[in-house]
This record gives sequence, C-alpha cells and structure tokens, in this order.
Amino acid sequence: MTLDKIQPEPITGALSATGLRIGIVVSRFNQFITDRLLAGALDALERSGAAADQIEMVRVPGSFEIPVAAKQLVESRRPDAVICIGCVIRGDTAHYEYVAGESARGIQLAQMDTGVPMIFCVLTCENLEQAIDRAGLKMGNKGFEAGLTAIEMANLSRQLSGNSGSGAPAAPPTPNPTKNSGRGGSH
Ligand code: INI
Repeated sequence: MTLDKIQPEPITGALSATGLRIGIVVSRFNQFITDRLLAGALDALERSGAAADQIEMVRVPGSFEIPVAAKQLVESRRPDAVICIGCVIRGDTAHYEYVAGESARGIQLAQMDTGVPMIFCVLTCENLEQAIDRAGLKMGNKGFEAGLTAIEMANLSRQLSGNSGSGAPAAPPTPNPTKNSGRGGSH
C-alpha cells in the first residue's frame, strides 16, 4: 500500500489567445481610470498573441450599463469571453452601493444566462487614490489581470463545452432513446 494520494490531472485553460474572440465592455464614467484598465487588458491580450481583429470593444456610459451591453455583445457576436471594465468610487450618498452592487449582480447574471465567461474588472473603491493604485500603480493593473483571466477562461470554457471553434456553446448531447443508460429511475 502506498501513502501517496492519486493525482488527478486538472482541466485548465491555456494562456494563448490563438483563435479566440474577446469582447470588452468599458465604462466611460471615471474614464481616467477605465482607460488605464483598458490599456492593461489590451496589453495582456496582445502579449498572449491576440490581434485587433479578434477583439470587439463596446463603450457604455457607466458601470450600471455594463451588464446589458455584455449580454447583447455575446448574443450578437459570440465572443469566447467578455472583459467588463468599470470603476465605481464611493461618494456622499448611497448611489455607489446601487451602481456597484447592480453592476456585479448584472454581470454575474449575464455570465450565467449566456454561459460565456464574463471577467469582472469593475473597481469598487473608497476614493480616487485606491482606484489609481489598482489602475497601474501600487497594486498593479487590474485590467492586465482581467485580460489574462479572460484568455484562461475562454480556453477553459472551450474545453469544458467541447467547443473548439467559436464562442457559441456546444449543443447538449441528444439522448439515444433506444439505449438504456443503466441508471434506472427518472426525476
Ligand atoms: N458609474 C460608474 O461607473 N462609477 C461611478 O462611480 C458612478 N457613480 O458614482 O455615480 C457611476 N454612476 C453612473 C451609473 O453607472 C449610470 O451610468 C447612471 O446611473 C445611468 O444609468
């Protein structure tokens, strides 16, 4: 008997943009920050081998509008992943809570509805300094991280859905009525 545990081989997404199509939805609100996040994301895509014609970019007014645009982008262009870029900075009222919360919730809903990975690159910061630190200063560039995450998730999603060509999810396997699965029972 051996004490070693079995080592299952994980399914992972490669960090290569070859053959991928990536969508980007970027908010104009706090554009000083979102432009820097966008530059970081594009840098990551380019370093991973992506060309301009593999990227579809959409601009929206604010982070609140990102989810619907991301969903429509998937439905019309079928990218393999969408990077959602925004920046919400706390103000004097509760407005921040609604914009940040609904943006996150909407992006998650859009991701689950479409089955296409949506990368959450919406900064939620207490002040401008925190945002600047995450857009290329002390904390790195969250846009760059989002670009790499998009590529990994796009490739992983292709593997998990058995789809090696386009962003559209593969059709589910059709059951063969003449074949007994052997599991018995129904739900
Ligand atoms: N949108 C942002 O992306 N960041 C913010 O910090 C922000 N604040 O603070 O108001 C913001 N508001 C606009 C919002 O996203 C919508 O565009 C607007 O409410 C119209 O629907």
